[in-house]
Amino acid sequence: MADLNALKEAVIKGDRAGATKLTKELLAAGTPPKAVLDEGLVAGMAVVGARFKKNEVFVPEVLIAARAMKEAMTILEPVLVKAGIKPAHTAIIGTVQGDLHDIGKNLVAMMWKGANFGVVDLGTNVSPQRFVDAAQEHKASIVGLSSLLTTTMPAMKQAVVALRAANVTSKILIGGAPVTQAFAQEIGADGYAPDAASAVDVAKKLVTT
Ligand code: B1M
Repeated sequence: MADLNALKEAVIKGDRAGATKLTKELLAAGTPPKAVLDEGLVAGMAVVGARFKKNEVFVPEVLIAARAMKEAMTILEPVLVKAGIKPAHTAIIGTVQGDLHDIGKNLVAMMWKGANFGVVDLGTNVSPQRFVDAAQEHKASIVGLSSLLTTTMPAMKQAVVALRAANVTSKILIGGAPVTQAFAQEIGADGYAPDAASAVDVAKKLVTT
């Protein structure tokens, strides 16, 4: 008999086929879809995030776990939609203008999805105005800015300035290899996260303050 713990373990192991099969079995057995999400898939990604933070697992393991969760979500998502269950918070994410690096940004997006945030990924080379437009259109709780180049850190500041000037109320979280907590304070961002797992913790804290 499928159980939620087995689903959690399948995500941790990155077992795509297992995660999909268990999701189907749990739903067929009448398990509430929200429990399948929270106690199975999200719980599994939370373990992977915590291990990633402690350097017990690395980027490939996170990507493999996220892929297992994504595949199981294709089964679960229509059921959640039918039941009217939506993520409580929407997050916008993108790499700032002039910057094409997206591996770290994608990891943050995956971890956010794993924590049940609705995520709108704007991709790379995102202008300040696109961040503003997307935050307003999606009524985002969080806007995440990623930068991997010292030369694009000023574009991060421009995005923050544009969001504030447009009176966007979303919390702004920044990250990326050259970025620091001090820089976040300097440009008026609400938070900084050094890695994708911390980005979940910081985003959760920001949406409740
Ligand atoms: Co580029 N590159 N690159 N590059 N590249 C770096 C960043 C660099 C450090 C390499 C070096 O010189 N040693 C250097 C930057 C130097 C600097 O500015 N100080 C550099 C350079 C100079 C360049 C070019 C200018 C090279 C050139 O053309 N002359 C050029 C710029 C292009 C552009 O963007 N306009 C360029 C191009 C490229 C590739 C296209 C070839 C490729 C990118 C492919 C892609 O992303 N699809 C690339 C790569 C792969 C790298 C390195 C090797 C790896 C980056 C990476 O993906 N790391 C990198 C050197 C290095 O880091 N060893 C380098 C893995 C990833 C998981 O880590 O992105 O740091 P990271 O993300 C972490 C955290 O930073 C954090 O969480 C993630 C996971 O824990 N994080 C966030 C990231 N975003 C966050 C957002 C958050 C919170 C946390 O909240 C919203």
